[in-house]
Amino acid sequence: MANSKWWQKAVVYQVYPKSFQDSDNDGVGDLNGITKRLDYIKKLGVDVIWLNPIYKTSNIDGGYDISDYQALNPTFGNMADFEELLNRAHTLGLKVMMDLVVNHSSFEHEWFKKSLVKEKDNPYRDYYIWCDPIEGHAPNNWGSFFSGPAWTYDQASGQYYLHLFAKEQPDLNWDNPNLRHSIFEMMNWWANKGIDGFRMDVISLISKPEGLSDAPKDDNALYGNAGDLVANGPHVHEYLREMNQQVLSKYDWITVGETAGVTVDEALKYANLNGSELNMVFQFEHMGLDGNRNPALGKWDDHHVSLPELRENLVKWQRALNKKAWNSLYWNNHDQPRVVSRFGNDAPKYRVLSAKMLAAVLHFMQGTPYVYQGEELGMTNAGFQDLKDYRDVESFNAYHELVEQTKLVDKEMMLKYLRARSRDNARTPMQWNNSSNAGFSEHTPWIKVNSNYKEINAENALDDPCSIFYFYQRLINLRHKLPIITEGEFELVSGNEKDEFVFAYTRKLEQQTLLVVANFTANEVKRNYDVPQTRKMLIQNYDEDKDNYLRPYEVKVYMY
Ligand code: TEU
Repeated sequence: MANSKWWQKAVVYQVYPKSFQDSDNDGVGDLNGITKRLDYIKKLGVDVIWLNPIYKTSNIDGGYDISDYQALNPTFGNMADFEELLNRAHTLGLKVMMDLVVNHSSFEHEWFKKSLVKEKDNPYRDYYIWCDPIEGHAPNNWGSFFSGPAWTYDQASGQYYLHLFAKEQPDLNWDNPNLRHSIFEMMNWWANKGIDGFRMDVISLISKPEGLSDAPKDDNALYGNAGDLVANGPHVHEYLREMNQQVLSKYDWITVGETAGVTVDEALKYANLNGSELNMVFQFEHMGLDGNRNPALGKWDDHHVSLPELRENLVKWQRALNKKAWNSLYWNNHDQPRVVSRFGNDAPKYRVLSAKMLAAVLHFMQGTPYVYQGEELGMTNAGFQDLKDYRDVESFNAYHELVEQTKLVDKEMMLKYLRARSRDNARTPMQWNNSSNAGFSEHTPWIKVNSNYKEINAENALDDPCSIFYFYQRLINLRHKLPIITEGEFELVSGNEKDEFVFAYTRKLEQQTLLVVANFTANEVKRNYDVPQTRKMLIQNYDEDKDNYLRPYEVKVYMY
């Protein structure tokens, strides 16, 4: 570990371009808006920016339906705008990671349009997954991750095509070497533009199981749940090693696989330290703990996870990847509700305290931390009361299926679930200041601004030395300064396994120890961790140390 790689010491800031900053006042964020705000991102101290998809798109799924991998979404800007953003970021010492969405394309992609023609010698037919009907029905019972069936029938050719997400997102056929070659070529083309890496969308799903057999189906559900069947398929590691040889190994990049359905054993392969596949993966287990109680409802729930469950999972990943692979650390992204509302407490009294507590717990673990835009301000869930305020295809489809089709959930309950879990919770505009539309745009934004923007915004945070923003800045500076945060051995404090209030862990490097103690509740609790008198307080979220007491959402980090 003594020679850690640059991306092991780095912190990544995620920008959702549609909601970050609108520079041309059309209500949608854009590249020039991001360029304008690079100084803000730099001030936070991060090393890398990850941009959600900015490519030409049919705009069904927030840009995750790409119709041309080598052209940009005109609403965001043109190639010159991108080059300006990249240059300016590089001048500031910030790297730029792009999103790679190659499990599927848009139905409007040239490849799919050509694929529609069913002729024996049409090379593009086989770029996608086409199957004959079985007894007049879809080839199997798979449901899409966005509700409804995972197969759509094409009248003209008499076959079905597979789409694990929306029907406008047909899955690409990675078993076809020509398709793989086209993708690697496209990645090298972006490399020549000077980008610094890729976040790879649902890369764990690219190799489909042979035989495409039915998936387990809950009695109340309309379709089979294909999740576990399609994740980590038979050739996924082979295809990633090929990608590594043909593209990744040529550049000093940061790469992170978004790996739905990844297990620890699979992560040891994807993110192995030999570097034959990817640098790291996003695992989802800690994001699934507060849902999936009812298989027919999947993620739709409003239940709170307990600290023992959450800790057990985080600790499992810290231990399992130690010295063998590399973790990514995240609480938030554009698909998840806001962490302060989810695992913390967004009531005015506790919002700042709990946001800082969660930040410290995450940033002192081993791995590369990711900060999602607005997390550094303690932005909260959207709180929409009305279905018409939502924009996300996943939310609409789920509402339609669960409230109208299967009637498994009533309307009010579903609105409650959406308030707790909808992806739109993370997609409301970035809150810059207290002017109209939170300084995001002078035009009505594409999605409503959170009504708390007058209080929670970047301008207020930058004016307040005790803000969540400066707390994140300090965490990031500490990581850059102290090798123990990157390299130290992770250990749970003994006896902490069952504690329902406090999470306590150490990091150790040579003679040095870091002790992180965090109260996840609004109760004051007494704990004695036997910290030597020679200790130093590295960071805390209350003004002074009350020794053996932990006040509501208190976090303290000692070094000795
Ligand atoms: O998300 C993949 C994924 O696993 C999602 O189904 C996730 O579980 C869900 O959004 C949580 O509710 C990626 C992207 O991050 C997401 O924005 C895209 O919609 C999806 O792939 C399809 O490209």
